[in-house]
Amino acid sequence: MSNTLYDALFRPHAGSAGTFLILRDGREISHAEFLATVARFAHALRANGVGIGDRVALQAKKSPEALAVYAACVQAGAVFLPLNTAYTPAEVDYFVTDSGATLLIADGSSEATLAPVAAMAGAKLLTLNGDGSGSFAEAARDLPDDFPTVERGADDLAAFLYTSGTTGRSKGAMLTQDNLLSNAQALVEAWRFTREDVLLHALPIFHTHGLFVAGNVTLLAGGAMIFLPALDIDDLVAALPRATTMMGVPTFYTRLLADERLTRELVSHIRLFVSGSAPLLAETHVEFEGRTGHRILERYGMTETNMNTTNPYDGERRAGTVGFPLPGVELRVCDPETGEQVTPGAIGVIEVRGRNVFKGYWNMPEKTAAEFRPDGFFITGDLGQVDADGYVTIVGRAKDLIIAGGYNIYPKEVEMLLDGEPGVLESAVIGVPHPDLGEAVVGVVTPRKGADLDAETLLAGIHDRLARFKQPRRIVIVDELPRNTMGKVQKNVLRERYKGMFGGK
Ligand code: MCA
Ligand code: AMP
Repeated sequence: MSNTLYDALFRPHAGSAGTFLILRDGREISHAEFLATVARFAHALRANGVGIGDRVALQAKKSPEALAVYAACVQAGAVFLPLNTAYTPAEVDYFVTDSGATLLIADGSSEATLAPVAAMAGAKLLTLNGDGSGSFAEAARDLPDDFPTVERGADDLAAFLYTSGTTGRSKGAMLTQDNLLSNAQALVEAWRFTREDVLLHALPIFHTHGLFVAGNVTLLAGGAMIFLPALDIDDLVAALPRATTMMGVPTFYTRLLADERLTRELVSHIRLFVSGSAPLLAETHVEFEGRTGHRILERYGMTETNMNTTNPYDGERRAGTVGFPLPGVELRVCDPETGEQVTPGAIGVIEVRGRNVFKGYWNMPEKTAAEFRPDGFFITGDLGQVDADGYVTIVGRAKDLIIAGGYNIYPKEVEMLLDGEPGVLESAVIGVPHPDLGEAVVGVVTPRKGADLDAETLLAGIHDRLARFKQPRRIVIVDELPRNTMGKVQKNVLRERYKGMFGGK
């Protein structure tokens, strides 16, 4: 039976005793062992009523087993829906309900709070803990370690990844097998991944970066990953001498630079450092090269499109740019209003087309249509320009989006909650430069007449409904918000006013 993604990423490693995962405690898991778990999990999905095309939501700590759930979904023909572990039950409720997931697998510690959520959504709830235990693992334990792979084609769905929107309502980006595979193929080639590679993996595995960019690339190349639970600088320092490559968001690099153990010698075994998900400051790029001799390779992508551009492996990796479109990706820069292509070198909104671009937003045909041009180009909402040498630079965002430590926060979602708090007239949520996270969330709030607001009460009010990383780090209470002549809140004025708040650049 053919299954496009399984056949490329997993099947080639059947029976391989080669190491796939190296864990923090030194334990190693071979490709064959991993695939045996995957097969048992695929049986367990089937036994728990997951049919072909059904959605399986996973909110679990990073572990080999959590990664195996992704692979099991591919093998069983289900659609994998990974969820940030920081999401509150209220947020999980939305994703499970909206996607119509038939199964929710969650950490045991959330079982009690998520049970009513799953029940309301009509999903079954099973558990998977960070140590690989839990009712899902238990259900799989005695099942066969081979599974008849379900037939799936290039255009069939492999994953739903929810991304927030400017309207404040999250959208399920539908990614096909070919979206994922074509991008992994392009990246393996562009970044010269081979089975000799050992990738230092300290990213979460519920987003494109850690799951598809890091995971699929390693699987396609047949290499190994040092699979760390999270970013811990001591762990990175311990693992770097064994790794050949590392992928991270810019915070990985600024934190490494802040540690005096980062030396040329420490990273002498590394052949490639990759950064993405948020802008890498040119000065971080320069400083990192000065300390280590390595020019970080910056690339640019989106949940909806996978990776679009990359700096070259061999050519000049230009600080402050995201390089060239990947083979198979068409990129153009257009006037956001008219949709016309801008003159070469001018700034406009970046649009992309290719096998990497998703199929649309789940159950949102109008939203999908609004974000594509009639000729099939996807409007990214990122503002950029292409220089005479073809390097793409991201200069800003046409969409109202904050990226903190590589996580996206759509201000609208936070504003809607703040606006609903007692005594609040209105709010504007902005991103302010932050030395560690790149940007930090700040809420600027105005009180209703006579109301006595304080930041702590406001934060407490929204605490249970919003993931911690989306919550404002600081709330400022002001009499009124600056507006232009059309009455629109001038967030640029607020960003300018508060830019020094955290001492960021
Ligand atoms: C944690 N906290 C955060 C963030 N992470 N606050 C704002 N932004 C964040 N990114 C908060 C926690 O809630 C907690 O708050 C406090 O910071 C410390 O938590 P801890 O877990 O210790 O955080 P950390 O270890 O310092 O984590 C920072 C991090 C992490 C390493 C930068 O956020 C991370 O791994 N980010 C990677 C995100 C990523 O993979 N993005 C890819 C998206 P309190 O103490 O108050 O409770 S995919 C994508 O963007 C596209 C496709 C692409 O191009 O890749
Ligand atoms: P997400 O919706 O989580 O997939 O985030 C995608 C967004 O992250 C893009 O639309 C960009 O705004 C931003 N992004 C990703 N990589 C880069 C990068 N290298 N430089 C600047 N922004 C980036």
